[in-house]
Amino acid sequence: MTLNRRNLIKLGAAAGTAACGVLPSGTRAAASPSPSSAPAPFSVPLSVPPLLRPVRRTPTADHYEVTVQEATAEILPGVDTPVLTYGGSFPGPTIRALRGRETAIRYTNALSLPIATHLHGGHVPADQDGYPMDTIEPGASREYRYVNSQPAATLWYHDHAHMSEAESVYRGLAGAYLVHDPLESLLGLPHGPQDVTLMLRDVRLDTEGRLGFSLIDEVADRNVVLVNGRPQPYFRVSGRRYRLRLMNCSNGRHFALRLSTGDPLVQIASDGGLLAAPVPAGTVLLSPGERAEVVVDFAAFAPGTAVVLENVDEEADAATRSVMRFDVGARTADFSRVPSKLSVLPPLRTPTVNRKVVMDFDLESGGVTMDGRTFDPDRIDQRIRFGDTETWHIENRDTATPFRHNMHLHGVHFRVLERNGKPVHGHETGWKDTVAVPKGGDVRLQVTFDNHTGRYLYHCHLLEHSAMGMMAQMEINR
Ligand SMILES: [Cu+2]
Repeated sequence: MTLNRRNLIKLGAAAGTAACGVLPSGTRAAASPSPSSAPAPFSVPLSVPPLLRPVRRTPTADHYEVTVQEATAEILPGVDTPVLTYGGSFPGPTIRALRGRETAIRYTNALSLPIATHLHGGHVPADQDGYPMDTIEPGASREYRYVNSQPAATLWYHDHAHMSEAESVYRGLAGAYLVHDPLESLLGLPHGPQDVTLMLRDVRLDTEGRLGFSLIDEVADRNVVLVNGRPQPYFRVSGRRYRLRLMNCSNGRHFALRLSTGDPLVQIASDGGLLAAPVPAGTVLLSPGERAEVVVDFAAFAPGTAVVLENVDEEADAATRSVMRFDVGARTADFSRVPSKLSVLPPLRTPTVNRKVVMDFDLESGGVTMDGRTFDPDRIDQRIRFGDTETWHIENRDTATPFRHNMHLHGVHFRVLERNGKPVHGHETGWKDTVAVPKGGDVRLQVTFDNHTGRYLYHCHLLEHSAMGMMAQMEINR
């Protein structure tokens, strides 16, 4: 059987019926990709998501309250687009946490569907992880508590309710969660207004400016690229260093990011925190869910220079190649720096367990699978002993479909040993929680399960795939 788009639609519909149309206006019929509705690139300013303010501070914890609610967002100038929000903001407000200080967030669900909030990259106990069946029902509230005992890092929080996570995240349920460490400030990296979170994603807008969504949307269908909710914005920067927290918050789009001038992006951090040392890169590849922090010194450009952040990934086209533009202003006094040593990564250990995980597409059921099966909350797929160091060999055998896959482990960070038999570079040498597993390729990673015991997920972070069952669970016991 040859797979074409028609077959995939059929197969996708069979696998994803329960998840399709859980929300209003999620129909494909209304869809009519209209790039004409998007403004010309670089015609709207970048906006920065608001910082969430605690409602209460105690000596050991910051307490927040968030209502998860419908709202509208001005994605296109002058058009109110219905979205789902954390507290009315699209994307969600940024939460700043301090290492060693607890964060407690009470979510009230004012939507008509269940939600669960996952802290992506958080080392949190299993009952705080936003397990897909551990939902907050409409009208209900619950509190998540995060201990923030991990290194400073760019994390994000997003919906993870069973089978509706793809559509809920797509419609807006995602925000940045930044763990800071007082020690980090000693490094002298750019901070304050020069520390900028950039949440990258794509959307499909219909002729009325509503978000179109289907589990079988193709990357090309979602042809409007957003940064912090604005289409291909411009950003006025001073001639000085900036720390850019690049986050791929797309459901399915990959970003291969570079500067139009050819100047390097100096990578300083990966999913789980600072790299050992800065690594200049021409291109930074981020699959869905991955983050990388880079420093760009805009003092290297003459005032008036326009520097475009481009996506040169194979799936980017003329409409989506430009992500945003930096408009360089006057040179400014700059006391920031990028030190030659950023952190100490522990040496790799000797693993005691080798595991293999196969990602594939099942022609019979039409589902994306993990080890030949789709997600079953009543089944434990891997049993792990607390404290063990393991090698995971992840193979992408899916060559029948046009899908790419990646792998996200909950509750831990890992180190990538190799991809397709070769060592990895740049941000992939640091702590990772999500890694690209290319078509027909494989990844080996090393992970030590010494954060928490309990049941955690591992899944493809192309969220249409996880919603369709490309997800499994591990149980960590002493
Ligand atoms: Cu996938």
